[in-house]
Formats: sequence, C-alpha cells, structure tokens
Amino acid sequence: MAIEPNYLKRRDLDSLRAVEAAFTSGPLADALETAPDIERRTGLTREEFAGEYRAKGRPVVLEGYAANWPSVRGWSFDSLAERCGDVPVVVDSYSSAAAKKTTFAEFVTMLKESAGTGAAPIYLQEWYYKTTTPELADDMPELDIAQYDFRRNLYGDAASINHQLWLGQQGGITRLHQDSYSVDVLHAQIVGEKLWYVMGPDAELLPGPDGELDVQALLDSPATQLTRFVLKPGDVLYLPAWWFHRIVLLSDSIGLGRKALDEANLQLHVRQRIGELLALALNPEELKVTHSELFDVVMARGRALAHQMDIDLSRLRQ
Ligand SMILES: O=C(O)CCC(=O)C(=O)O
Repeated sequence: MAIEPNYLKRRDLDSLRAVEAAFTSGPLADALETAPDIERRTGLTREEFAGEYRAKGRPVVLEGYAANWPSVRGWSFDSLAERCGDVPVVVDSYSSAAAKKTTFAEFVTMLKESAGTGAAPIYLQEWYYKTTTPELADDMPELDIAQYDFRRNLYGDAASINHQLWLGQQGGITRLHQDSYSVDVLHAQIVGEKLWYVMGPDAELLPGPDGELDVQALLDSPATQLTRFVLKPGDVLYLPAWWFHRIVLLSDSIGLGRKALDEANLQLHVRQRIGELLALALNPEELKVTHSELFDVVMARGRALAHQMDIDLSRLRQ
C-alpha cells in the first residue's frame, strides 16, 4: 500500500487527529487568527462569476446570492422537524465512533437537550435528503452560476442538483479535506454562521527532519494560501476543485453543499469514481481499516447516487 506523504491528504484516524491538533494549537492555530479574508463580491452576474473566478480558479464568496431562497427566509430546525420528523438519518456519520442512526425529529431533540451541557456537538453531515424528502429541494432553487455542472450529462439532473445538506450544532467541526471526485465546492449558507479555513490545492504538511510535522514549512510556503472567513445566511461560497477546507459551526447551522463538475476535470472525475467503486467492490475489508472514518460515508454516497439514477442494485446490467 502506497503511503501518502502529505498529512493534509491522509484519511487514517491518527493523521486526521494530527492535522486537527495543528489547527487547535501551535503556529498554525496562531496564524489562523490573522489569516486574510477571502475575496467577497455582491451583485455578481453569472458571466462575471464565470470569467473572473471560475475561469481563473479563484475562490470567492458571493454575498447574499441566495438571500431570497425560501429556505434562507424560512427554515429552522423546528420547521424541518415538522416536515420530515420521521425520516431516518445518521448523525455524526464522519466519526465511526460517534455515528448514530436516528430520525430527523430525534436529531433535533438531541440538539436541544445537549445544548450548553458541554457534550460534543452533534452534526448531521452530508445528508442526502433527496432520497427521502425530495420536496425540500423546492426551497433551494438551482443556482444559475452552477449551470456548468457536467454531472448532469453524466448522471442526469436528479443526481446532480442541490443534494447535500449539512445541519449541526454550534461548535461542530468538519475536518480539513478536499472534496472527492474533483468537484468544485459551491456551498450556500441557509441558517446560522460557519467559519471556514481554506488552503490551496498544493498545500503540503510533511514531517520535518526531526520526524515532527513541519507546520512552519506549511505556513512559509506560498502554495498554502491560507484564508479564513465566515459564511452568513444567503452567502454562496465558490472553491475550485481540490482546495482544502475545514469548517467550524459558529452557531447552530444549516448549509447546502451544491458542488459542480467542471468539464475540464471530467476525465479525472470518472477515473476517481471508477477507482472508488472498484476498490469498494474488490477490497472492502482493507478499506474499512485504512479509511475507517470514510467507509460508511462513501457507501451512503453510492446508495444516494444509485437511488437518484434509478439504478437497480440487484442487477449487473440496467
Ligand atoms: O459545512 C460543512 O461542515 C462542510 C461542507 C463541505 O465540506 C462542502 O460543502 O464541501
């Protein structure tokens, strides 16, 4: 098995913990206090977005771009619990030790009961709500700036548009990662506020000569391009493919992970999808060990994709 030298890209639990530790104390944590804000724009047209940001691979926050969405105007945890209380969900799915199957109503009750108790914050991450509650999508109209998403051509509209919700409690964290399958991040903030830490796609955290992680070399490298910024309700973030991001919930928060595949990344996307499916089919036992925190998440993603593409998993040929 090849060992990934860059700790920012490793998915084993010890490496994930080492990177988290670097974010919470030491030189990286100090540098984050004064890291610059991301570029922010208001009133950007679709053409300006495409020419000034997407074509140049420049991250940007489009302030208030989704401010008129019904979800931004009207959603709360309680109103969602009324609409989809019986729906089964897996909370804390990004942690194999904490993951718990429950219902949406129970998740909201857990949030209320644990608030202020000092218990670990609860996070419903990467929720594929469309497999159970597709009507919620009506409150999150398609973004015109996301029309370039080539996944439409590959998988059809149902499988590509507005499908991941992230709902969690103040203090919840999504660890540093790059998105899978070479997709761009388009993230719309719906309720509450989130703090994002972002690094460029070529950022590297490697062990130094003493064997300890060389955080100073990460900070000194121009490739790191560290930024930190807050997303507020109605804001839409664009991060080109492979940019690293880590998220901290500043309040109870709901966000939509839109994602979009640039046609320029199509070949890589398809190779990564096929690679993942072959690894899952042919080597699941090893993956459960090497990717303990990701295995069930990847299976849930696969099930959601199959559902949305109407694929019958009991047949080899459709
Ligand atoms: O909001 C979060 O906690 C994570 C969102 C994310 O990683 C994404 O949309 O790509």
